[in-house]
Formats: sequence, C-alpha cells, structure tokens
Amino acid sequence: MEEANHRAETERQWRERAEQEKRNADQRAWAGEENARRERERAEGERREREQAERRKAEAEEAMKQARIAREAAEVAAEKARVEQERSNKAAQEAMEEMKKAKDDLANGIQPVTWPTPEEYARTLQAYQYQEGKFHFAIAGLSGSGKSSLVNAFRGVLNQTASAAATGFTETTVVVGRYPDPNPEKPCVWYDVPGAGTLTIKDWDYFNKQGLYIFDAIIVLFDNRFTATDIAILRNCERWKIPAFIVRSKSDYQVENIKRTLVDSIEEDESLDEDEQASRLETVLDVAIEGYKSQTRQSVEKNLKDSGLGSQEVYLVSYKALLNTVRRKNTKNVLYLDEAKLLTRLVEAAKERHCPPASQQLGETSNMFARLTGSGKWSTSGFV
Ligand SMILES: Nc1nc2c(ncn2[C@@H]2O[C@H](COP(=O)(O)OP(=O)(O)OP(=O)(O)O)[C@@H](O)[C@H]2O)c(=O)[nH]1
Ligand SMILES: [Mg+2]
Repeated sequence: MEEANHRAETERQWRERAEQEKRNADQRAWAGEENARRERERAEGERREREQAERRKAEAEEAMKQARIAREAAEVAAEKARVEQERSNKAAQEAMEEMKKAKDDLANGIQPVTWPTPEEYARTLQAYQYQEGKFHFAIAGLSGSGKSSLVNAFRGVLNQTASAAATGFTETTVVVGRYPDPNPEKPCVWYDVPGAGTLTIKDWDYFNKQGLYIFDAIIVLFDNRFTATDIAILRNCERWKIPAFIVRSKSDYQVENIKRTLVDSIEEDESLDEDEQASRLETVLDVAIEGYKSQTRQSVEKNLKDSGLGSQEVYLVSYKALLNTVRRKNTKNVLYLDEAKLLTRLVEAAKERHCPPASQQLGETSNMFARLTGSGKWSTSGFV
C-alpha cells in the first residue's frame, strides 16, 4: 500500500508537474500572442501616424501651391492694372495734347481733321438711302449758286415743273434733297446739298455734318466766288478719295455779261473805224467765252494753290445747255461749254469709286476707312 501510495503520489506529482508545465507553456504561448498583438498594434499605430504625417505634408504642400498661385495671380493682376493705368494715362495725355493742338491749330486758322464713327457712317448711308448699284452725286454750293437748277438739268427736268427741285431767288434749299433720275435706264441719284452759308455749320465741319463722305462723286458748284467751304469740301474729297468736280454755273449769264461789257467798250472806242468795230463785234462772243474761261481757270487755280491743293479742272456749264445735253437736244442760241464732258467724266469717276453698300457690316465699313486712308486706326472718337 505504501508503495502504491508512493507511486500514486509520484504520479500525482508528475501530473501536477505536467499540468504546471502545460500551464507554463500556455502562459508562454499567451504571452507570445500578446506580444505579437501588441507588436501589430504598434506597427498599425506607426503606419497610421506615418499616413497622417504624409497627409499633413501633402496638405501643407497643396496650401503652399495655392498660395503661390494666388500670389502669382495677384502679381499678374497688378501688372495688368499697372499697364492699363499707364495706357489710360498715356491716352489721357494724348487726348490733352490733341485738344491743345486742335485749339492752337484753330487759333492759327488750321482746320481740325475729323472722321465720323463707323456708326455715324452707317447711319448716313441709311439716311441718304444709299443704294447698291446706283451712283450717288452730291451738288454742293452757296445759296443761289444754281444747285437745284443743276439737279434738274442732270435729271432732264425743266425748272419749275412738278418733279423739279425748287429753284428761285430766295434761299430755297435748306435741307439735302434727294432726286432719283426719272430715266429708269440711268441708275443715278442726285442730291441737292445746301451751302454752308445757309446753315450754322463751320466751313471745316460742313463736309462731315452733311455726311458728304458717302457720295460717289461730289460737284462743288459756284457762280461767282469760290469759298472757304468749297476748299474744305475739296480737301475732304482728297482725304476720302471721292472724285470732286469744280463746276462754275450760269456760264450763259456770265458770258453774256462779259460780252455786253466788251460790246460797250468797242462801241465807245473812238479810235476804231466802222469796219474795225464791225469785225470786232463779230468775234465778240468768242472773245467773251475765251475771257470767261481763262479768268475762271486762273481764279480757281489761285484759290487751290493758296489753299495747298493741287490744280484741278474747272467745268463751265449752264442750266439750259446741260438740260439740252441730257435730253440730247441741240437747240440753237444756247451756249454749250463743258456740259457733255462733265456728264461723261462724272459717270466714269463714280463707276470707279463706288461706296460700300449700306448693308455692309460696321467692321467692313471700318476696313473701307482703312483702305481709303492708308494706315488709319479706330479710336473712341472715330477713325484717326
Ligand atoms: N442764267 C442762268 N441762271 C441760272 C442758271 N442756273 C440757275 N440759274 C438761276 O439762278 C437762280 C438760283 O438757282 P437755284 O437753282 O435755285 O440755286 P440754288 O443753289 O438751288 O439756290 P438755294 O436753293 O437758294 O440755295 C434761279 O433764279 C435760277 O433760275 C444758269 O445756268 N443760267
Ligand atoms: Mg436750291
């Protein structure tokens, strides 16, 4: 029993030891797992921290990038504002200088050069009912110079008839009159333009104010005196490349006056015998015509030269002769001078120029300005 008890005791002790060992092994395994878990947690924590640090770094970099972009944008805006300011200062300075120059020029008798804006140009085309495919002729001149009569003659219409432009001794033409040619085969429209003297417009402003820049050809008509307005019109025609025709009206009346004076002087010249007087009287009309032609040409030439304009032909006409020429009548006792030549040249010149149609876009109109003036540019005050 003792031995059995001893064996049992030994077994129990073995068992206890084995159990203790198992507990120890379990304890070690648990500690190992615990360590591994802690290690995993620590690694996970480190990874998260690293990620957060990276995110924070990326955020900081992004913030810096945005700040740089904003700074650059602010710099660009500041530069733009500076350039704009400089530009507007320069424009203001130029405008001041221009104004001063214009004032000085005006004080020194030099007329300002003005251009209409593209909108004004388009409005004028519309107001004058500019029609593509037609020739638009303006007849401008002092009051009483014979504009309306000339319009009537060009249209083959007798003065004082129903469709005629009003004519007379009082100031009849105060607004621009538009007269399409009654002959359907002639695509011409005639404009009766009142002279500057009739209106409260300055000579130099007359051309633009009257919108003469849209015409295909312009007749500058005078009967006695060639005026500052006539010169201003011719100067503007040169700028706009519009064919201009200097025409002296009432030539029949002017020649008749010269002839009468010549007849008087021949008849009163006691140094001449009857035969000499008779032969002189026979040629008196030719002498009067020659005198009239040379006196007119010389006087116009001088006026053009004094104004710095190139020499130009002068057409001598009278209403009746022009009317007959248009109507293809060859009535006797009418003094024919340059009427036929004027008619031909007018149409030739108008065909060559021809203004752009009213339907064209403003942009195209401004291109036309550029073409006309060579190297112009648009400014807020128009084409300069
Ligand atoms: N002898 C002669 N008289 C003319 C001639 N042309 C015009 N006249 C006369 O001159 C006067 C004035 O002519 P108009 O045609 O009315 O002149 P206008 O330039 O239109 O005049 P306003 O409309 O007042 O500016 C009229 O009495 C005409 O008969 C011409 O060639 N010969
Ligand atoms: Mg008139």
